[in-house]
Amino acid sequence: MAKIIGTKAIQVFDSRGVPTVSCKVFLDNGSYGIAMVPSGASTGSKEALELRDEANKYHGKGVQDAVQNINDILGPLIIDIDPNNQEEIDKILISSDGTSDKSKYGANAILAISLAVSHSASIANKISLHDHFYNLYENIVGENQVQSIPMPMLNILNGGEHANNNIDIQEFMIIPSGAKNFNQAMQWSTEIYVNLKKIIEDSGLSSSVGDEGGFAPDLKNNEEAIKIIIDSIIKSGLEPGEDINIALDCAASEFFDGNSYTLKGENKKLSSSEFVDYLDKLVEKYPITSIEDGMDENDHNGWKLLTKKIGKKCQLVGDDLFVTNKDILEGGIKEGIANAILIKFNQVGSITETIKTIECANKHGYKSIISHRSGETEDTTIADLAIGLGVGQIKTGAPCRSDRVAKYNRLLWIEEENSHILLK
Ligand code: 2PG
Ligand code: MG
Repeated sequence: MAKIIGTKAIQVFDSRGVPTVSCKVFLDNGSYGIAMVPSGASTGSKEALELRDEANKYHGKGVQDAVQNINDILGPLIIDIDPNNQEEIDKILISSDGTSDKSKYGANAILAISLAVSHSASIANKISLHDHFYNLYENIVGENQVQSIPMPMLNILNGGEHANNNIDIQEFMIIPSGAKNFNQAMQWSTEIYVNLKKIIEDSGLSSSVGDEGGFAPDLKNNEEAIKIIIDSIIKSGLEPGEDINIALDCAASEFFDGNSYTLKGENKKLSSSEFVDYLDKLVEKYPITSIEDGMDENDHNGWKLLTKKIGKKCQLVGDDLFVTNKDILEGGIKEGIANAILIKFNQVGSITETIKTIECANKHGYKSIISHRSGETEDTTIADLAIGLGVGQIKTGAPCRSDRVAKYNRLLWIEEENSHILLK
């Protein structure tokens, strides 16, 4: 049995050049686990708190206080504990903070230790991180999941808060649903990505990319974005709706003002029910099989309308709506809104709570999608989490920018080395 003998945190940087927390957990056998915390731009209002320093340095975004909270307060609390006791460790961290949103020590501090503990346990047990997460789900929930390679959702065209263009919908993703394995899924997706670049450049538009590596051209409207993606699928010799489906993340809270959904790009101000009709028309016309945050996080009536109208033919994903929080998800399940949840561990702030939220979704027939944040690092924990928990779907940006590609590359290696783990 291994024991934790110490922790050490430092400030590192995410893909936007913004400070974030990295933590190492050292074991008595000489090994250590290391992790880095991601950070969002279009955040849900009920997310756990990311602690930022008050000082002016780094535009007010330093995380030295969170780092110090690990080094001085949280780290010493878990000395001598077996890193396999993730649930016990997370409980100690969460109760020492004592707030409902982890605002005393910071969700970024607590999550950094929580993740590094998982890494150190997998190293102590001499097993892969995905096998460790598989075991952890069983320990915490008491049931098994079949490990699987998740179907990727690649965000190849960026708008909203993630890009400096006139597109209102934040993410336009391709899902290589017809691929026989992950390798083929990535072959198709990268061919489409390169063809999309050519199509954009041939129309005289800019092929510079947004925060998640997708292109960010100025286009006439949202539909135009879908059309050029369809063109790039066809140009790649693939069939839209057969080989490749499309997913959207509207991140609708970003353009809802409490009354209407304002689509700047197309000069429209729509009521909830008009916006539901707008999305319904897109689903009818194009092979869109998943829509995330189609409505604002507080517009539950809109969510009810959307779920009633589209819920049978389309996956409806709650991101800002559920913020990876089990209690909030349970409320949504009771209301019958959405039918899937986006899982981002920094929205809730620990591995144990993340697993419990996924269990809740599983129990109620809601699908889970493991997700990156728009501010990422080279940390690939989410790839292993998606496999170990067999959730079946991952979204981690375009096949561009190493902070995104690192996750896809990790999945390629796992597929190569584990012939029993299949694409879901
Ligand atoms: C989202 C995410 C990730 P952010 O809205 O789903 O794509 O963006 O991390 O900015 O919240
Ligand atoms: Mg989202």
